[in-house]
Amino acid sequence: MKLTIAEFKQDYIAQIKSSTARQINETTALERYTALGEMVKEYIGNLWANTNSTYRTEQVKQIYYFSMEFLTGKFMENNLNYLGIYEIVKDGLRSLDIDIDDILEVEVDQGLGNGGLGRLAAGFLDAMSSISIPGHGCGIRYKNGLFEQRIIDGYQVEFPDRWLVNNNVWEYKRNNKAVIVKYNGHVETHMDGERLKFELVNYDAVRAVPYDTPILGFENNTVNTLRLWSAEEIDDIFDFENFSKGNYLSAFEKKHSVEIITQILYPNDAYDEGKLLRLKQEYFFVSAGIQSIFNTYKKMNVGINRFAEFVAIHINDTHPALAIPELMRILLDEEEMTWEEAWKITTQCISYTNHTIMAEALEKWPLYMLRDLLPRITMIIEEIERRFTEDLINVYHITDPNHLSAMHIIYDGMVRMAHLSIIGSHSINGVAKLHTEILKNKELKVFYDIYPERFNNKTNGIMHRHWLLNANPGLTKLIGDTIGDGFKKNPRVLRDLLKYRDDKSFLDDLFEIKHQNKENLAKYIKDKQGIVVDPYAIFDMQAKRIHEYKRQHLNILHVMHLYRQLKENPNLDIPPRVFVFAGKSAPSYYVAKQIIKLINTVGSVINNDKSIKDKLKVVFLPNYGVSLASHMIPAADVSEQISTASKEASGTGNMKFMMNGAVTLATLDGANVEIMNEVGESNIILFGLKVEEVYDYYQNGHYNAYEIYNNSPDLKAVIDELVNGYLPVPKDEFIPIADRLLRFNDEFFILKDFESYRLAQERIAEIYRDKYQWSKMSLANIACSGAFSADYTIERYATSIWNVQKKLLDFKL
Ligand code: 26Y
Repeated sequence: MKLTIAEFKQDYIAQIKSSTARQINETTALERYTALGEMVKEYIGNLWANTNSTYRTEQVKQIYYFSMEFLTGKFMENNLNYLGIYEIVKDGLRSLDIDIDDILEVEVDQGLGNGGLGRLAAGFLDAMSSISIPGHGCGIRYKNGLFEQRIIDGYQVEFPDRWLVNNNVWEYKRNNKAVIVKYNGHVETHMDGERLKFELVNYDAVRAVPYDTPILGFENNTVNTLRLWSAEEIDDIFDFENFSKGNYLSAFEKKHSVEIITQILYPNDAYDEGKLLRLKQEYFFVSAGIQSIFNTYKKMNVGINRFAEFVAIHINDTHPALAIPELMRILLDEEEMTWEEAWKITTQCISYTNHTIMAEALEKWPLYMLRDLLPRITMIIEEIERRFTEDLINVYHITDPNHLSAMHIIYDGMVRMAHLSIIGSHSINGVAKLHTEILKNKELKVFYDIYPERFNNKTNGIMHRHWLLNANPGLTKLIGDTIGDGFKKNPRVLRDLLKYRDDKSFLDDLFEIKHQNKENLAKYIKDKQGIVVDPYAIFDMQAKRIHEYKRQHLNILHVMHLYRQLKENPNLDIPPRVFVFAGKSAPSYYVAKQIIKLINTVGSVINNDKSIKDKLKVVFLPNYGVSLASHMIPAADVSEQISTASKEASGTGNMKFMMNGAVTLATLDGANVEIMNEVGESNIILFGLKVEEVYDYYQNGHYNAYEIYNNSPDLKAVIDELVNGYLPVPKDEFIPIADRLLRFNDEFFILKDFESYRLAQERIAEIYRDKYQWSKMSLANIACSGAFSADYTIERYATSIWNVQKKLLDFKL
């Protein structure tokens, strides 16, 4: 947009006065931030209104991306960049004696997600807007985001994330768009002429109120909507009669029991959280979202039978799978369609992404629970199941009872949401090539056999503008000065950087930028953790949720091994190294929390040992989230992507690190395989078991962790240190970890992969000695990272799943 510094200053001073009733020099950073937010919101508001009215009047197909999680992080810097006014605002503020960074600091992360799946959803919204796809998000406005992690005495301790205390300047509450969601009750049937009608009676009603956040596209006038639902008591009043009688607490009971639905985000990312409240949440936003899609659709007046031409609904994993029976319910009970018509529309509208093959993360609900909470929805699921089984027998000629039971939706008293999602949609995609192959040939093979045309791959992508423009301005400037700014809209252009592979002065610049980022992070680590790290050391990072399959303990066991080597020979000639860890554990995941304690314990021993001459440091940075990632990733030399092959569906952190010039230390898992294909084998460090080998071990049962332990003195020594009193903790502290590795035979092959990991780390140390060789690898990673932009991923969803056209908007602000 067009804005001069003078116009900005005038607007801003007026805004400060009207929103704070104070002189600018008397205001706090928060007031300055809020005032700027209000202003930016007004700029965006014009574009938003224009986008919506164009979509409506020109009757364009809309995409609705349903997700239980949206990890959007902060908005201000991005919105300023996307409007093209960041520099103007920065300069305008400076002339008012205000540092823009102090304002940006104040914003809190909108952390409504656990990890990869939630961040992916946020990135997809950004990409849909930025490549002009009419696509919106639908989710839950949790009052508390993912818990705040603090480390106390080496342990993770959880604190509530009250992100709304200072209000959220970006959202609009839309009372007039509220809808009712119905739970419990029972279904009554009666004949209405020829038609059997179903009616839910004696239900509990909850008001779902939407809060809309504008999602701005990059310099293209498009503003789509993220609609998050909040639960309110139907009249939003407490029981006044009860209150007047002096029953103060019980007067608020009903209100609380309703509001609790949107109070918390379940802090779990790999174990099925089978709780009634979670089920209520899932139905809550799905029902509200679908009702509101109908309300919008009806305004177009094109007839309900054309619904699938204008609406696509995407479900991000199975958490919103109740969209299938909910859509059926509305089409059958309210729109009075036949089952066949309704089913056709439903399957044409719905598409589903699978993000995991881990059995324990596949959602299942007890049938009795579902029936109690959602009687009509359960009837519909049972009818879907009945017809599906009929098809299996009559159309696909499957009669073997074992084969049939592998495919049922309802089995053993449980409702399998993945099966419902596959049966009720026209597209099922995995999130990396390898993952999709595993789905087709292993985990979901029975479904692939009957519906091969439904399965497809859509490799994940990241918000490249965030991870470069916002997170790494130094690198962004160097790239822009070297190859121009085309990469902002078309990140594949980054490949032009490959021309500078042998240009020493360019490699020097690249090294210098990385070094500056490392200096900045070193300062951050000193300020926050009191640990001094050498910015000339190799910065080796593992930042992601803590989980045994992601194998942070493989990393820390290797650090323990390096430390032993240095203790034996303090003059050992190795480049200094800093191992940085960050990530949250699910609060109920005991072993993962012990891994955090182990990292911190090892860190406290190593960081305080003068004898090793600062050659090794271990840092655990608390409270990993979008903001911390944005500080860390630009400073990384090595990106640890070391999951047990087959377990990580894709990974997206791997892409962010790569884009910022880190070299990946990887197993051939998830999208690491595609990263290798982009950069070439000489620019990635590989190690470890391959998927087939992992599956072989699982199948033939020949893996023996004890055997490896007994035959590898180096490895045995560090595992023994977990339990022999060497570490400054009670002797039994780390027994659970040691037990998982030995007594329970090391499900994730830490022992098996240790030697190969150790050798890979040796290679890294060797290569790093040669600054130019290292910087060349780093350059290759940056140059080849463009392929992993979410813009391209969304392009592929749009053409091959959603069948939606771009809508370019021409509008002058
Ligand atoms: C059922 C419930 C407890 C549950 C809640 C959240 C189950 C799973 C999740 C979240 C899973 C998740 O974040 N998966 C990650 O998705 C990323 C985006 O596709 C992948 O890159 C990553 O490999 C995968 O672990």
